[in-house]
Formats: sequence, C-alpha cells, structure tokens
Amino acid sequence: MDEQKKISIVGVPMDLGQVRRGVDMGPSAMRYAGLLEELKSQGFEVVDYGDIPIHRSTNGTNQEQKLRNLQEVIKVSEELCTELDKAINKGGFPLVLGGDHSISIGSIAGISKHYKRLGVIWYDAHADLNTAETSPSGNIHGMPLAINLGLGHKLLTKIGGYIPKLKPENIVIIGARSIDEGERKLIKEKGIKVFTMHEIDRRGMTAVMEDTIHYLSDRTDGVHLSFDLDAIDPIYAPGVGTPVLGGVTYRESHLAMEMLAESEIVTSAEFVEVNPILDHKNKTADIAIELVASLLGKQLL
Ligand code: EXY
Ligand code: MN
Ligand code: MN
Ligand code: MN
Repeated sequence: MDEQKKISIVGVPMDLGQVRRGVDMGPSAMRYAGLLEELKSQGFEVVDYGDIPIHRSTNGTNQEQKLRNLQEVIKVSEELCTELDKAINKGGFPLVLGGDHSISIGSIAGISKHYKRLGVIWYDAHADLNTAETSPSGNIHGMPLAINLGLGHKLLTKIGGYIPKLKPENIVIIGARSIDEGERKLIKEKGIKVFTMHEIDRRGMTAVMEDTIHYLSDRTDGVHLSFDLDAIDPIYAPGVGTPVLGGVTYRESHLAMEMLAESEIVTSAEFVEVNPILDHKNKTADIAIELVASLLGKQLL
C-alpha cells in the first residue's frame, strides 16, 4: 500500500444487534490499544471521524419479535451509510470499527455504491446469512450478509436507497464453523464460496487465501474485508460475544492479512465484535490492531 495513503476511521459503538453488553466499547478498546499511533508509525495520514451516535429506545416497545431492536438498527445503519459515503468522497481507505456485526448493513450500504461489483471477504466463525424466518435468536448481527444480498426485512435491505448491495458470486466467507440450517441452504442455493475451517485445516491458509484473491480479483472492482474477531480461535481472541472453538489461529490470520496486503485488492475494511468486557487485558483489541497493521502492509522485516 502507498506510504502516503490516508486512512479514514469511523467508529460504530453498536451493541443492539445482539444481547451481550460490552461490544459497544469495541471502538474505544481499539483506539485505546493504539490504533491511530500504529497507523501513523506506518506512515499513514489518519483521519478519525469519531463515532456514529447510537440511539437507544427508552421503552423497548418498538421491538419486533423476530428482529431485536429493528428501529434502532435501521437508524444507526442509515447514519453510518451516510457518514461513510461522505468519508469516501473525501478520499482515503475506509476503516470501520465495530460494534457488533450488524454494523455491516450500514457500512456496506455506504461503500458498495462506490463500486460496480464490490467483493466482500467475510472472515467469521459464522455465515451471518440468517433472516427473520431462519434466525434462531432474532439477533440482527447474525443477518447482515443476507441483508446485503437483499434478503430479509425491507427496511434493512433498502438502507441507502438501493437493493442489493452485493451479488452472491462476489462473496467469500472464510473461517466458518457455526452455520445454521437456513444459512446452509442459502449458501447452496446461491452458490456462495465458503472456506470453512475444514478447508483451512486441510489445505492451509496459504492455499485458501491464494484461491480467495484469485477468485475476487477476476470478478470485482473493489473488495471490502469484514473481519469478525470471532473467526479467530477464542484461545487467542476471547473478547467476543459469540465464541466458537476450533477457529483460525493468530498466525494464520496474520498470514491472511499479509497476503491481502501483497495482493492490494482490499479497498475498505471493518473489524467487529470486539467486546472488552469479555476480554483478558484488551488482548482481542490488541490483536485487531496488529491485524489492521498487517492488512495495511506492515512487514516483519
Ligand atoms: N447464527 C447465530 C444467530 O444467527 O443467532 C449466531 C450469529 C452470531 C453472529 C456473529 C457475529 O458473527
Ligand atoms: Mn459476524
Ligand atoms: Mn461471528
Ligand atoms: Mn504481521
């Protein structure tokens, strides 16, 4: 990546897409872990646009049974979409800090309008492809990839004024190991490319990333990396709300980021689900910062 490149940071202290408190502190935890200092030391110009305001309902009566905090998530998504759109127009590499993964509804709505064929790498233990009909929890953080495909509640799919944001053939999911029945059906029906932990174990992260980069470079004009920290094994990254054993290692994740940096295909990124309340000494935020640095070209030598 170009040494003088500008990085545009937007924080989204959102915890309404799920039920565990603390993930709203994710942006602070990553800033506290030294994100800005790290990027500046790498030679980047850093512009921090601060945090999107989160509007909490005081009476809780506007909750639809199958979509928890729907109205609040819509509002935050619209605001994030608008802010990111503006930030992109001012130039710079957009780096979004979550917040739970429902923030991807607004982030991809703001980013995708700048590309004809936006690709997405969904680095996650989960597929996040549920809809109200298939969700076992009603938690919107389990739905953002489906919503970006145009599947789900219309008030969410139409954020930013257009549907869909992504095409199924432009998505690669990496690290999945907890996939619900409805999500499995959708993956098969839409032919979405998924590298589960099985492929990572069997073929290694190098082959998985080579395939991913080759696949996306051929068909997209930009790639958004949506990095859910729960993709990493909870041994390394315990500060997440929905940990799943048997995940990607710390080293494999660095390698993945380093290969993406070399490929120069990534045009925006977000790091989500960091929950400092569930963490040990902010180590999950520390890992997120290190991975951002690798993604943006930091090398060992
Ligand atoms: N698939 C489960 C659900 O929809 O409730 C769990 C989703 C967790 C989503 C995390 C953030 O990636
Ligand atoms: Mn996720
Ligand atoms: Mn996840
Ligand atoms: Mn590294």
